[in-house]
Parts: sequence; C-alpha cells; structure tokens
Amino acid sequence: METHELKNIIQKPAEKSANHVQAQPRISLCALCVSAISALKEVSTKISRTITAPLLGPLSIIIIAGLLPLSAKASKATPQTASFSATPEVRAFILSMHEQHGFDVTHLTRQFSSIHANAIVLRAIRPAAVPEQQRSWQRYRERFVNERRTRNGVRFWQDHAAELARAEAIYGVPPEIIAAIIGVETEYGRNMGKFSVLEALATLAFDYPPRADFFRSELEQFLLLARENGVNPLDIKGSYAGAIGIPQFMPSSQRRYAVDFDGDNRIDLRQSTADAIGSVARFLHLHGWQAEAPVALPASIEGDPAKLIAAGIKPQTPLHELLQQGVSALGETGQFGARPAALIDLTSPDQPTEYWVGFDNFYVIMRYNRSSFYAMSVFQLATALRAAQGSVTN
Ligand SMILES: [Ca+2]
Repeated sequence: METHELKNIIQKPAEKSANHVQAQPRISLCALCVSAISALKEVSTKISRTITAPLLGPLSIIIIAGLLPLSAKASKATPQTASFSATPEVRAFILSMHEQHGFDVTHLTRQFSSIHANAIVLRAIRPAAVPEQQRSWQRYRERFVNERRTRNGVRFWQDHAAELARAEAIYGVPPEIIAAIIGVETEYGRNMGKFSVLEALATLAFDYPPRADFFRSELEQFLLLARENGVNPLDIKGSYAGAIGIPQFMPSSQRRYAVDFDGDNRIDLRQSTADAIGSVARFLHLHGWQAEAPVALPASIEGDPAKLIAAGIKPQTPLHELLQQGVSALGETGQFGARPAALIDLTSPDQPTEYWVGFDNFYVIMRYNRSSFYAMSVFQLATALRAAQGSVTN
C-alpha cells in the first residue's frame, strides 16, 4: 500500500509477513488482532469472571464487540479520566479544525468534553507480545474460512446478486471477492463494532504516540465525514480503531474510495449493503485490481526459501523466474509465466509452512489490510463461496 492509502485498515492480526507493517498506519477495516486478544484477555480477566473461554480465542471484531458491554463495566470500575476537551493538544486540534475547516469551537469542544481516553482501545491497538513463531496461519484461517462463513456468504451473494453483478460490471471485481472481504471484515455486516468512533479515534490520536499522526488525520477526516453526511459524530459506532460500517472503512478511505451505489445520493456504509458492495469494489479497482487475472496459486518449494521470502510480498519476479528458483506452482503456470509474482509463506507452529505464489491481485487485496494472512483468508473464502454458489446454481 502506498503508505497512506491503505490506512484503510487497521493493524489486524499480528502475523508473520515480509511486509508486515507493525508500525504503520492503516486500518482496516476490522479488528482482528493478537494484541486485541491478549489485551482483551487481560481486561476481561480483570473485569469479569463470567466470560467463557471461547470468547477469548482469536481476535476479531466479533470478540471485541462481544466484550463491549464489558467496556461499560470497565469504565465504571476504573477512575474516569479527564475529558479530552481539557487537554492542550485537543484544544489545539479543535482550533485547527476551526481554522482549516470552519468548525465551531464551542460545539466541537462540547463534543470532546463528553468523551474520554478509552483503555480498551489502547490495549487493543498495542502490538501483540506474541512471539513470531507462535503466530498461526492455521488458527487464523479457521476463523474466517469455515462452513458458517461460507454458508452465510452464499446467502449474502444470493441476497445481493444484482448489486454484486453490477459492481463486477463497473469495477471488474468478482462477486466472491467482494463478498469475501465483507465476510472477513464483519461477517457480512453482522459485527461492525460498537465503539464510539469519535472516542476511539481521539484516544488513538492523543493517547497513543506511535500512531498519533495517522489517527489525528483520521479524526480530522471523520469529523469532516460526519459533517458531510449530516450526522452527529457521537452517534457513529465502529471498531476500536475507528473503522466504520459493513466494509470497515477508515474515515479517510470512505471519503476517498466509497461510492453511493444505491442511488439515494448519500454514502452510508453502515446501513446500505449496496453502498458497501460498490465501495469495496471501487476500492480494489482504484488500487489496481485486474479483471480476469489470477490471485494466487498453491505452491511448493525445493531448497531454502529464505531468499525468496526476503524478497517480500509485492509481486516483482516473473512467475517463470520463480519456477526456475525451486518453486513449483499448481495450475496454469504457462499462461501466467510472465506475470509478476511473489512467494507467500503462511506459517503455523509445529505445522508445515503453506506456500503460495501471489500475483498482483493478491497484493491488491493486501491494500485493504496489509497482511498476507488476511489476503489469503479473503481469497480462500472467495474460492469457497464460488464453489458453493456454483453447486447452488447448478
Ligand atoms: Ca447510498
């Protein structure tokens, strides 16, 4: 991702990947994150003994959403921090919103006076203290590529077939890829996050120095977005990182890439599935999605893959050259020989590493969330949806 374009997604699950941007701003859309999990475990342990073990599994917005009621308990159980409006940095921010965009200082100050630093947000955003060797593609995959998400995805495809087909006609992105992204992000709109976006973004902008610039920018974009749409910023819910709606767009991504796809002259990524579908497709299109082009092929390797892995996840080596360097790929390698490719390694503890050859479209999916685990989950869920849809159709 061009460094700042894809802030669309937030640091999701920590995973091993050559391009993993631990310290980089993004968002995505959703909320998986090992850090979230460990943080939530910690929080939930302190907060409540009623939480069951399954809830404490892998990270995800689902978990976070499920624990949200706890945040209310937490805030009651812990001393309330001062409201944001009292801090000099926030006052300066409010002043800049007035000077640059004409926001009313008194009104904005009142809104910031009703929000506080959110400890759960801060815990969720911190990089996981999970050793690299413990990050597991297998566990990650099981969360997103499974029977339930496939079944619900087929239903989503059937329910929105017309919008998905129209999005493919306009943007060239297949229905199963759009559906799979929405499936991984929010389980087809079921789990969009329950954090106050204003509070989450303000917390990360002013109480999380490593990403302060990124989140201050997103906070600015969010306030502009709310004003443009005539909604009260205090009313908007999203992920702990400020991702919004069915496709979990960060505010900057929504302003830049989202589209009104149901023709009501407004963009509503929370209520309009059509807007979400069109926006996901437009996002991928503007990041270089190639219609009718491959995404990835399963691969195996002879010898030490270290050098190929070190080359990174961005496709830069023609496939035929990879095939001369010990890589074997299943599928139409002859047809795709000239296409730039990269070796993708998906590791799990005590398991054989799963190898794939990723093409440009795989990298485009990573613009949504810079994670090879994420992109491969989207691709494999999409493949499962296509197969299941075909069996339904036939
Ligand atoms: Ca609309």
